[in-house]
Amino acid sequence: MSQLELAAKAVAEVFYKYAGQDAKKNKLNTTELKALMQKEVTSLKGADADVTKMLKCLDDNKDGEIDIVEFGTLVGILANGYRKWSRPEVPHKDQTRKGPSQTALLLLTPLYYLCRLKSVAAMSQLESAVQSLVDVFIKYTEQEGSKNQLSQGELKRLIATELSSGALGKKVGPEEVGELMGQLDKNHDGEVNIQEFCRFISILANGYYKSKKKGSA
Ligand SMILES: [Ca+2]
Ligand SMILES: [Ca+2]
Ligand SMILES: [Ca+2]
Repeated sequence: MSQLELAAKAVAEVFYKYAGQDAKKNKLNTTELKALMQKEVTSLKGADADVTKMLKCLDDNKDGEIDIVEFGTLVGILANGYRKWSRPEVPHKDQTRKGPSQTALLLLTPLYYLCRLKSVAAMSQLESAVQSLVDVFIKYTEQEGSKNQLSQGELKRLIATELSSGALGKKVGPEEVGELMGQLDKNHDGEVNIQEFCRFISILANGYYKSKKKGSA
């Protein structure tokens, strides 16, 4: 498995580990999300995240729970924080720890802790996965155009290189890259940013989980 596939696998494992604690095994309820945040975003310890509000922010389809694709948003927020931190030469205002709007701030609080993770010896499975995702993302974004985003060409190279041989890669052939780009590019700027990229990861993670389940059944 490539670094990217291992990260997607880890995202799936973490998600389903907590989502499976009640009868609805494919979704995180408030209690499950809280447990996940406490154990997997280790840098959050001591900070009092409002999980109910966080769930509302992530819950796109408003069913009161978080599915794996919605979970991708959270992974994206963590990844974005880590990316900014690991690439300090890219100008950003966050170092003041003030910038974002109130709603965003609520979600962003944990990432400021995550950003200091390199000094923390023990990363959780989720945090290691986030770090891997960012490493892979950066490897390709810096090839052309915006250094913070994937162009279609970069996305194509990333998929060809990182997903060509693994089980997940078969789901996304190079010919489907244009279509995929359209799906991922939520803000329609023609490129894929880290948050949009993490949505893709959660889709891969879901595919991994489903194929594994099929295999073991
Ligand atoms: Ca559940
Ligand atoms: Ca939902
Ligand atoms: Ca975009």
